[in-house]
Amino acid sequence: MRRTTDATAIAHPNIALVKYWGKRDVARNLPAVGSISITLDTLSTTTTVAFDGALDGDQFELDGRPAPDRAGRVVRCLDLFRDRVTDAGCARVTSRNSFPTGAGLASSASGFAALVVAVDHALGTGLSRTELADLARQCSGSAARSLFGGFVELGFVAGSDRSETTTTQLLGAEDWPLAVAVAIVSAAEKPVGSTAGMQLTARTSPYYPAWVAGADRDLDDARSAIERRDFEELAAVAESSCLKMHAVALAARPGLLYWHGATVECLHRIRELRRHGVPVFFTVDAGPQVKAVCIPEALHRVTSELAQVPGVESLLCAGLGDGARVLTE
Ligand code: 2P0
Repeated sequence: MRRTTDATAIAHPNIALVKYWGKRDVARNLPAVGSISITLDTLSTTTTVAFDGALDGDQFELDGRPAPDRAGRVVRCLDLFRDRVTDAGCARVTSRNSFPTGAGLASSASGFAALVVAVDHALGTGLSRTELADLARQCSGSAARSLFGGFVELGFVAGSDRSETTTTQLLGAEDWPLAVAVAIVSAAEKPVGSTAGMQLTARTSPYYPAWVAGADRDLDDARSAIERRDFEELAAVAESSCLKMHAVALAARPGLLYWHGATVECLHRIRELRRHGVPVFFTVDAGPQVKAVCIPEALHRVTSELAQVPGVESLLCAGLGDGARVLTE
């Protein structure tokens, strides 16, 4: 196969509506539960990978600076490809996020999705989207979902005893256009990352078995709501999944409290808007930011309400976007 040796790819973060929290197998990075997400359009990670025979080690640069603390996971991702292409050599990886890194905005999702697409193109491995999603999942669970646009499910291969995952698109971005307002409450990096938080939760939270046991029902309900474009039903299951994820994490020892005061205020504001007939619901990931998902016609109203919440520093807006893709030939 032809090798271009370098390639650039772009990927967008995704926001889980049914949350992934917990690992079934840490070494293989197998999630304990399936998840369903929406891929965003305006936020992005752009990654260039260049294989270079002159390098004696991989190099990773994020947002214009060497990022040695994050390089380990990047090297492991490159190694997944070098297992297949044994003479690939070392690479220089340059990545740029259009949004704050590590602050609950899914930068690892867009980051590893862009990386696997860029590496696949540079090395000419020609893997399918599903295979690329599986490699991305091994690097960061949520990254598998950013390989696809629109509504995406990361689930288990039937009959695999949950030891193999598969990522599928449920609906394209244009099939049910939704909009998302992200209320930035703090752009600081979160004190406990998702991976450590999940492991602490699994080890110490008394609610963990109930969280895992309830996930399939949420996935069924969300899938059905998405198929029927039933906003109310999707709102109910997404808010429930989010609150359950935070409840199980709060019950860990020491408890994981990702929310700030303004986070909670935003949740109240969003519920109040819905009570007044505005089609909007919330979700919150492993950070203080609040994501308000709404129909596009309601976006202006939602952002102007959230902008008034004391402690909201800024707002980002997005629609639904496409999966990770190569930018240059
Ligand atoms: C999600 N999160 O479904 C959930 C909700 C955060 C809260 O997936 O350990 O960075 O790298 O597999 O993908 C963030 O987890 O975790 C995440 P790893 P990842 O979006």
